[in-house]
Amino acid sequence: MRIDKIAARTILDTRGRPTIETTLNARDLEAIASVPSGKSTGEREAVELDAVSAIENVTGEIAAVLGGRDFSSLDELDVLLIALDGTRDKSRLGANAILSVSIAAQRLFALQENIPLWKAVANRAETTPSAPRLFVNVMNGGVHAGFKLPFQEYMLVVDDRTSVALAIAQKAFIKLGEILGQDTPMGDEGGYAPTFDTLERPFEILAELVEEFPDTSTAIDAAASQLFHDGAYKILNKSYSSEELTRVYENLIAHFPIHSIEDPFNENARDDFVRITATLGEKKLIIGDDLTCSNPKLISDAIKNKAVNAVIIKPNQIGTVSEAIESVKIAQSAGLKVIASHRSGETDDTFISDLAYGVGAYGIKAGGLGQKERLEKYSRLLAIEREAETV
Ligand code: 2PG
Ligand code: MG
Repeated sequence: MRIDKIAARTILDTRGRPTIETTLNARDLEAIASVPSGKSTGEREAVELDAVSAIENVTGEIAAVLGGRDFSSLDELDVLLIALDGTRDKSRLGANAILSVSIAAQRLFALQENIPLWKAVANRAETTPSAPRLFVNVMNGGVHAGFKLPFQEYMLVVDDRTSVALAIAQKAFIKLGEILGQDTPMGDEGGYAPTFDTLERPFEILAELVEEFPDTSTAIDAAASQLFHDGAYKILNKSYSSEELTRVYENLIAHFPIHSIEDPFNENARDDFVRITATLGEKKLIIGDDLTCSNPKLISDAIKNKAVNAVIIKPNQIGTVSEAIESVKIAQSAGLKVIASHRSGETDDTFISDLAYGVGAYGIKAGGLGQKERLEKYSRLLAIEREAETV
């Protein structure tokens, strides 16, 4: 495939912040990709540049090297992008600049082969596609909602085929709106952002939803790196050591239908991850996000240490589609569950839906049902469900 034209421009994400959208042309084919942005970012994520610099890098240096060149695979293109950047964390050209090109190129390859994007991902990854469970964000807290609730995300997990799961999630979301009341604000991820003065209250409400709606359970992203200050975790004006926080989780799990905990400890507390996975990991998912940063090396370390039994995969944490797929493969071959994920500042790009389906991910985190950019991801999953019947 020869890339004839490369263009990039600024668009605004869900927080109204500028981000990059890149368009690639190859003969009569055109593919567009845009890149989201995190707020509770891991220290070891690939580096995002401001949109203006990222666009300059795509239309300048990257276009000069890629333009008019023939590529036989996405791997070849991604390897070139990684080498061109030349840094360990993609800080020179920007992970956002590089990923926008990588995703658009993956779309071009799929168009060229005349197959759906998820199928191209599955072929590349040598995976069996299947519908992911929906991890639907229903309540926002932490840095995504001014810490009105201590944990960053409270999710309803729905385990059914997408169209059925989405209908259940939608009813539950409306029901939750009625419970919380009309004036409840929304958080960054398109879920409700209520204020409660006890740690348990959101879990009591979620338990009511689980009771009422079939095939559901609950999940949290504690995003504990954001709670960790001066050697302790600060939750609702109280301070917890990692042992005390472990008791908190054990207590919540004993009383409420909690299916998984993402980032239960701060990103440098590997030993605490190892301990909680040893004690709770038989029955619950302990998910790494800031700890593993979608990075093949960090995921391999976490596997070696038995620090988690599941990982979040966010393509912009690592910066190319090929590396994101490599991370998925490493995790899946060690028996870890993979959950593909959006970012808190999103665009209407739906690549993560195709990624989740294509690699047969265990789940997808795509946000609440109250924001267009999140709904696009769910709508894409619905479209994939239909496409899969005909391919
Ligand atoms: C997370 C994400 C997305 P952010 O921590 O999992 O839900 O948040 O994009 O702000 O890192
Ligand atoms: Mg997270």
